[in-house]
Amino acid sequence: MGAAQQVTDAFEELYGTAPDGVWAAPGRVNLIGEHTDYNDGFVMPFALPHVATAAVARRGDGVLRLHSSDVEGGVVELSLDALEPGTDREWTAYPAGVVWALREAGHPVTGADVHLASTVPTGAGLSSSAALEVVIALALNDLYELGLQRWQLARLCQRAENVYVGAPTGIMDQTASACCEAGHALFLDTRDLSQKQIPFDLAAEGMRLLVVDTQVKHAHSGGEYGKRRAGCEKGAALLGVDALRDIAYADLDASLERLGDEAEVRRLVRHVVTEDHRVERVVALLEAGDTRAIGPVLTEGHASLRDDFQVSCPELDLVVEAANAAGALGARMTGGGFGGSAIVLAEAADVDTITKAVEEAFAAAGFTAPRVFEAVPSAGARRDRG
Ligand code: GAF
Repeated sequence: MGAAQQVTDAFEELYGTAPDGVWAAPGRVNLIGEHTDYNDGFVMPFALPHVATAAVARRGDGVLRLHSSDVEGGVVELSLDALEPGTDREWTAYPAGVVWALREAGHPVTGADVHLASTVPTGAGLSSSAALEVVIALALNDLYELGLQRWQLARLCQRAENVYVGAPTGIMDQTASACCEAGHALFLDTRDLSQKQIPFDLAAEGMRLLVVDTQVKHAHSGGEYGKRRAGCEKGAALLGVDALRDIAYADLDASLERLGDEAEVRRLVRHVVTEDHRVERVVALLEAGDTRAIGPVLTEGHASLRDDFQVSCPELDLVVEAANAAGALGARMTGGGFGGSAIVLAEAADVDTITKAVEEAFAAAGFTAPRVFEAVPSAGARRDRG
């Protein structure tokens, strides 16, 4: 049975009526452009085939009922008037936060019954929370005929995450879930949200992209992500620019010199400015049809995240080291870091050797076995039924 039928059946069982429709929104992998999105910079994610699926029906009485087949417990019932940022520490904060953000922006949402099921691994740096947010935003946009565009939905979901959930994240994950297209990576300018879909069909060129979930769980509401963000903002202020995006790559050395003995800020600035430059290099290489040449740029990005931005961990470093030693074209951590997943670009013929090498390296280091799967650039959020 397909996911749409499953959530429809579960919805009917829970609520005693049919849903008005079924929607799906994917998790993402970020190919390159890490910790640049809250610096007005460039990112390049693509959507995973893993999705959050939601069966949803409108209500007119100011009540939001939420249920997930992935979480123990029954239906959670909330009053829309009582939704209050910072009060919910459970998974329900993501969908409830979206309803809160829509209403705060003046959209006439009067309630909903929701049943959710997700195949996006949680805590793996693959944007399971953005998928939850975007699937609800898209469903309510359709059901309440709000007429919002995808990028506007992404902004509202980011607001839900920043204010309602309390995680100071950028706009990448929500935009990826809302706007990606199958067979493409999304080149996104996070300053004005202008987008370009870049064809990214590795299979056609005899390559594969592996996701290695280290199983080290991470969270962005913890302090480290916020500290990096604050450090970047300090760097921009010291350099007299609105955001680190405004530091040209050619001016990097001079800018670092101006930061004097602010050693930590210097490292953060160097990562962000070189990372924006790496995104532009990857776009240029892909547009020139030189896909294999992006491998070393990915690995360079990992070194920068490990040494300058300091958001990697021993497990992520080991994936990159073992995969590259076994013949990968390149590898890097993906997402916010402090655990989560790495990506590995490889020739199709080398996938088994590389997977085995990574698994053996993890076993030798005494780490929990990683979960390895192939990532195919997939469709963004959509209505599946109804
Ligand atoms: C997390 C955040 F949610 C994104 O906004 C982004 O900053 C990313 O970490 C790092 O690139 O996924």
